[in-house]
This record gives sequence, structure tokens and C-alpha cells, in this order.
Amino acid sequence: MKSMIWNETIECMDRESLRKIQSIRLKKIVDYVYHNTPFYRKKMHEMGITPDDINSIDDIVKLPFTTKHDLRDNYPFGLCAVPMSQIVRIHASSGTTGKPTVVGYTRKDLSSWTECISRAFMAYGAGQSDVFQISYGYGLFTGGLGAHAGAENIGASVIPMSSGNTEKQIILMHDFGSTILCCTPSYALYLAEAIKESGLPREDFKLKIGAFGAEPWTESMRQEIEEKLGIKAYDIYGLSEIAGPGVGYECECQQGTHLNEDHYFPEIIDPNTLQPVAPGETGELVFTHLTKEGMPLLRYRTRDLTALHTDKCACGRTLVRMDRILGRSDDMLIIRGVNVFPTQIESVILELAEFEPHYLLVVGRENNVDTVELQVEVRPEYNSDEMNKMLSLKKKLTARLQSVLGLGVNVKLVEPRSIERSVGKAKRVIDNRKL
Ligand code: DLL
Repeated sequence: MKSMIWNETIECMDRESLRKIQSIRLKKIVDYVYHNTPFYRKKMHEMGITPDDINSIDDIVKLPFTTKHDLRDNYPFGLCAVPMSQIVRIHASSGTTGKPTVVGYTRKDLSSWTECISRAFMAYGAGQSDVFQISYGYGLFTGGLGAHAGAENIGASVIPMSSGNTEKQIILMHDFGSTILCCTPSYALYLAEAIKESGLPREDFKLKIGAFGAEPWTESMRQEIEEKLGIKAYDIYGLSEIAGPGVGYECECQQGTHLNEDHYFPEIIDPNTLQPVAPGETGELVFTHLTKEGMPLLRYRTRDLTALHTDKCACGRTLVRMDRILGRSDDMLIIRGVNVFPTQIESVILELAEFEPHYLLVVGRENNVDTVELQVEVRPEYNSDEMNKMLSLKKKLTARLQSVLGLGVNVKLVEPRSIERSVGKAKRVIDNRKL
């Protein structure tokens, strides 16, 4: 079914006109940061460029990159282009080490972010009569408040649940008739299990759509969630440095995630050479803010690995489409010289009917050799006390991992429900080599 389009003028604009808008906006933002962000003025001086060198979007390659380190070095507000009096919201992402990455938004920044999430929700087919259960965390994380604003903006009813408190989530979902669920894909699975265990019949729930993101997830994971919750599951992409959820979203065609490139301009670069890759090739996603006031960033390196496609989508949108995120370059494990992303392991596990999408990779090193153990849950209907049966399951998964990834993995089958469930971003890897 074709869903409505929130901002047809922009979302379906011919690419030439869009590029003109992007060019005008890039020129303006470069001039703005040059005059308002000492960090960029200095960087541009070092590179021998001034705003006059930027005349079209193609000139973006002349601009300096920005990394998470730059944000940390300028902690907390050093990259803000406006005085604190104009900042109306502060978000931060914790990361694994060191100081959090802080982002400041002006009133206008919140409004364009909300516009982008509204585009997403409408693309999923949501509207005024929907009841949104926002089960992303509220707080410094952008998920809760971001999705909240978008859902209110399209006129839907919003339940600001936040994450966790799973029992209550289910009662309210049931009693309030939630139709749209916003949470991480891993929490969606957890909720599906908990609904089953609650004994409440699935027909008593009105849930029909899920807006899932904030962590990498595979196509097989989508099928699993759709099957277990009886809903349609859509991807929503974002990162706090750029805006939060709604930087990208899927439409009904689900042929990639459309990026809101009138506000956040994407590029794909080779992370080693820092040069743009050929169109359609995989590399690191980089964003430049085209309209942001509070803390505009030039060529921010996301570390997310993906590819972009500019051909028109069957939904009518012309906004560029991004492939599923394979993972972050910093999530890539190098095990005995083999590069592996947790999403690749997830795909292999879910290809086989016997396993649950709950897994944990434990990486270590013994006598200078990397060791890797994959703990994975067996579906209850395949779980058995018979040694032989379990042994053959283990062999089957080990062989599949070896043939797909070229990696010898020590598979450890664990009891159903024994791997810790996550209410936010799932932790899939414990790498003891770094300790
Ligand atoms: O996760 C924002 C968000 C909230 C997006 C709710 C979607 C829904 P951060 O905490 O800054 O912001 O983490 C951003 O999460 O660089 C990706 O590595 C990953 N990520 C976000 N969305 C997706 C997705 C929020 N749909 C980092 N698929 C990003 C894969 C995703 N990875």
C-alpha cells in the first residue's frame, strides 16, 4: 500500500533542483561556521581555504573532516556556533570510553529534526489516529525525545514510555491500544517474548508498525520481529552528532533507507584514503549539516559502513537511499586476521531455523592466538536433553560459520532465555583482548 508523503516538495524533488538547494545551503553554512566556529576557521586557515572557495556542493571535498575526537577535544560546547542563550536542548551520547559527545540544538534545529522524523513516520503509514508507544530511552539519548516530537508533530497520540519496565510496557500497549512501537530491534524482540509469556492473546493487541533503529540489524532480524510481533518493521537511522533518529528512514518499498539530504548531506568515503568511493560502493558514511545553527559539523565521519544509491525509488521519493548499516568500523572484529561484523554472525544464525536471534560473541587471546566463542540460544522446540541432537546442532552452525565467514568459531549452545536481554542498544560482543 502506498503511504502518504509528509513533504512531497522536498522528498520527491528532482535531483538537479535538490543539488541546487544543497549548493546554496553548503555555501551558507561554510560561511556561517567560518565566522562562528573558531575550530573550523582555524582548520580552514590551515588548509588554505576560505568560504569563497565553496561555490557548489561538489566543492564539499575541499572541506576538512570532523571526527568524534574533535568533539571530545572541544568538550562540552567548544563546537557550538551560537551563544548558550540560543541553545534550547542538549543531548549527549556516552560511547564506550571517555567523555560523552555533547550536542546543542537551537529552536530551529529542533524544528528541522522534528520535520525529518515526521517524514519518517508518515512514510511508515502512520497518522493522526495512531497511538505511538515510544520505548526508546528518554534523556540524554536522542531516541525518546526525538521520536516523541515527530509523533506529536504528525498529530498522533503519544505514550512517552521510555525503555525498560517491560511488564508495564505490555500492559499499557494492550490497554491503551498502541499501534506503533518505537524502540531498538533488540528490545522489540524482548517485548515479543514477554508478550508471549504474558499469556495475553496477540489478537488483543493493536500494534501494526515498528520504527526500529539505533543499532545495526539484519534483514533476517526484521523477519523475525515481524513474525513474532505480527507487525511491519521499518528502519529508522540517526546519530546524535547529526540530529538523532530521523536522519534516515525507510519507505513502504523498503529498498534502502532514505536520507534527509536537504538537511544532512551524505558522502561515502574510503576510510583509509579519505577519498570518495565510486557511486554505489561501500565505505564510511560522512555527513555535513546544511541547515544546523547550534552545532553545525562539516564532513562528520560517522564510522558507519554502508553504500548510497541515487536512482529514484518506486515510492516516488528521490532522496538518496542508504543500504543497511553493516556496522561501525570500530565494531569490526579482526579475529585471527579475518574481518567480521556482528551483523554477519547474526545473518548466519538466523538463516538456520534452530537458533534464536540472541547471541553473544566472546573474544579472547590464548598463547597469542585469538579465540572466539559464540554463545547462542537454541529455540525451545529444538532444545533437547539428547547429547547427540545438540552436538549435531552445534556442528551445523560451526560449519556454516566456517563456510560463510571463513572463521573457526567455538559455538556454545545455551539454554533458551539465558542470554541477557537488552532494553536499549544490545551488547553483542565482549572483547577480552582489549582489557
Ligand atoms: O542511536 C539515534 C537513534 C535513536 C537512531 C533511535 C534511531 C533510533 P547515537 O546513540 O548517537 O544515536 O548512536 C548512533 O547508532 O552511528 C549507528 O552506528 C547506530 N545506528 C543508529 N541507527 C541505526 C540503524 C542514535 N537504523 C549510532 N541501523 C550510529 C544501524 C544504527 N545502526
